[in-house]
Amino acid sequence: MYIIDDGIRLDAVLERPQGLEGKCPLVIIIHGFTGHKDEQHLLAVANKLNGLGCATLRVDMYGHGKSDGKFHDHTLYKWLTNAMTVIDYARELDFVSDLYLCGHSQGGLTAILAAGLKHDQLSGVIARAPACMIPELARTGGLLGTSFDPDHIPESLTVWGSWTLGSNYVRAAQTLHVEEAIDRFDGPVLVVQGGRDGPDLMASAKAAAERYRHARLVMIPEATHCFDDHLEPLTDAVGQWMRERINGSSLVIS
Ligand code: FER
Repeated sequence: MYIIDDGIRLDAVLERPQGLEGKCPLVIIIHGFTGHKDEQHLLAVANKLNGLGCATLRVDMYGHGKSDGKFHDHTLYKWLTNAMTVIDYARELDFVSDLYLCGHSQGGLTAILAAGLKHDQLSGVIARAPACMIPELARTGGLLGTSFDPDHIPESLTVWGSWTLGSNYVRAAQTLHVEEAIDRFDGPVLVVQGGRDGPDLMASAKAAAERYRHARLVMIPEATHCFDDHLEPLTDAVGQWMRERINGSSLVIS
């Protein structure tokens, strides 16, 4: 199905827990840069949450997966309006009790920024390997191993061999301030980070978890960026945290 954001079709999959009557929490799941909603680690998290009685909504963001828009033209502004639109869509669903945002890497950054914008409409945030350093790297001229003059942004940047980003990606990213967004969200946060991920991502996850007022950081020492081959510690961490949220609320799971 599609969720329409100002004429842009966002391909999405909504899954409700089986055998559950009445309302339940819903977790919006956002993939990373160059990613899509059907990646193995996203499916693993969604399955875990469905098993706990939560609905999930996995969404392809602008210029990614089966959604409209070109990769070259995507910016974090577009992803943020996508996220706000998806939250508004989810709030209208009559079976939803509480709403959570869960994102991986650039999707984790998006979740953190969107939680700053929609702080009163979200019950919690799950950030997996959040790439909170992107705005600062855009300001200093060093995204994804590239090197450019941040005051004279090139028309395009080719990253990871074959992915070409327009300069608007960098221009938008330069204006974003993660700390401000973090300070606007008071709710519970789970940060899950692989210990074999890049050092900038490790530092980013730790800094975000430290700055939030109510955050838990779970380090999975053996896991890489996408938690490949270590899906169980990832889903255990997410499952444990979500169980605590559910038990702490007045929800009854049948
Ligand atoms: C960067 C580091 C990480 C970056 C993007 C990422 C655009 C995102 C990774 C992901 O979402 O998996 O410098 O620049």
